[in-house]
Amino acid sequence: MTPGIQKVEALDAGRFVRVEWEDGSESRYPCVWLRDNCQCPRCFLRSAGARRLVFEELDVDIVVKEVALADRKKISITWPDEHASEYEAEWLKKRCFSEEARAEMREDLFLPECQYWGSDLQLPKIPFEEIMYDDESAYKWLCTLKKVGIVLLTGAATRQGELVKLGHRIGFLRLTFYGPTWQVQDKADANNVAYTTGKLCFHTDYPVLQHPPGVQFLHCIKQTDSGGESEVVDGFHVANKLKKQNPQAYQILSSTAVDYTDVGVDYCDFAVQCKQRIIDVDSRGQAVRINYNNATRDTVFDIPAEKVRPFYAALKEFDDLLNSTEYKFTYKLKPGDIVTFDNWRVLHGRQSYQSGSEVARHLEGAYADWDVVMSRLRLLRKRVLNKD
Ligand code: OGA
Ligand code: NM2
Ligand code: ZN
Ligand code: ZN
Repeated sequence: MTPGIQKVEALDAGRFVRVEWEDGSESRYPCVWLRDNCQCPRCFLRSAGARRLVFEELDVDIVVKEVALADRKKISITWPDEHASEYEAEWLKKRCFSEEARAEMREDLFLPECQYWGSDLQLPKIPFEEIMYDDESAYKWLCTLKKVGIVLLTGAATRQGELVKLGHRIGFLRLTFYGPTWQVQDKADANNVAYTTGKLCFHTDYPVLQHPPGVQFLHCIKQTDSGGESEVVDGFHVANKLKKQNPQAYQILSSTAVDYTDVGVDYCDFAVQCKQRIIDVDSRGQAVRINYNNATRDTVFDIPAEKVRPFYAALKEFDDLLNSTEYKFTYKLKPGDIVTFDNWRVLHGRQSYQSGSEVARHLEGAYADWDVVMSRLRLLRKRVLNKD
């Protein structure tokens, strides 16, 4: 429950409004922000939950003319041009500018909590049926996917089309040049190394796209007896280790733009090129996305010649860590399994398998964007916990 408002006053010649809460805490709101976020029908379109006020109309030096406590649940402000605004206690409390309140809001909106793992991973498993029909299970699935980076859905039908259903469950899938969903199997004249029986070393999918797919689904329809095991590794965990162990290698991988290329025909013809840093970092140097697929790394390498060998040496350090038994987790998909994972964080690979005249192994794959997945997660949470 939001505490009531004890007292409200203007500070700093009307540039701030100070709210004193009944629980003894206080919040300070800059006036320009209050005016910008007036909730009246002229300034805010309730049906869209969006601002109508145009920025040109906003005076960034605005001060309040009058501020009053309407009741313990609401404050009212009169502006110099007589425009009147009202703000509810609950609305204000959530938007408090204190470090703690902002951290709480940030956690609520983005669920940044990250559980790192290594070879000790307890692969989270949920029946496919459950997440399809039960909101609480679906919510748990997506929370775990965000926090751990990987969840295995079990017991799906062993035919194509299950991922389209999963796409409808979250909203929609991400279309790429390989189609709305794609078939991982041994193909003649394969347009991708994934469509052979060869070993796939640790990679993230599609770093050749400017905005690589955030989430990947692989549905096992048919599995071979001879090989084809899956491997996964927590890229963020390993990136942290590399940063500690070899800061220079980390610096190189998080700053060098690597060329990627993908040219061919599938859903339509394509000639894709992109530059990506193998370890993408935020302003604090924390890894936020791994962009690494050795197969599509271009032969073109647009860096000065003297920087090439140091780059390879840095990549070797990272690749060695990814492959060390301490960090990688090996498992084998069974028909009916759908592995769902964070393609920005978890690198995946597979062992080679025997080729034959018949298709020995068949996975159907699909991508989703994190925006779509997080949107569904927030809506499920609201429904499950009945809060907003
Ligand atoms: C892929 C891939 C894994 C597998 O198609 O990109 O990583 O087990 N496949 O075949
Ligand atoms: N497939 C599996 O980056 C890549 O080429 C990943 C994509 C072919 C859709 C493979
Ligand atoms: Zn208004
Ligand atoms: Zn892949």
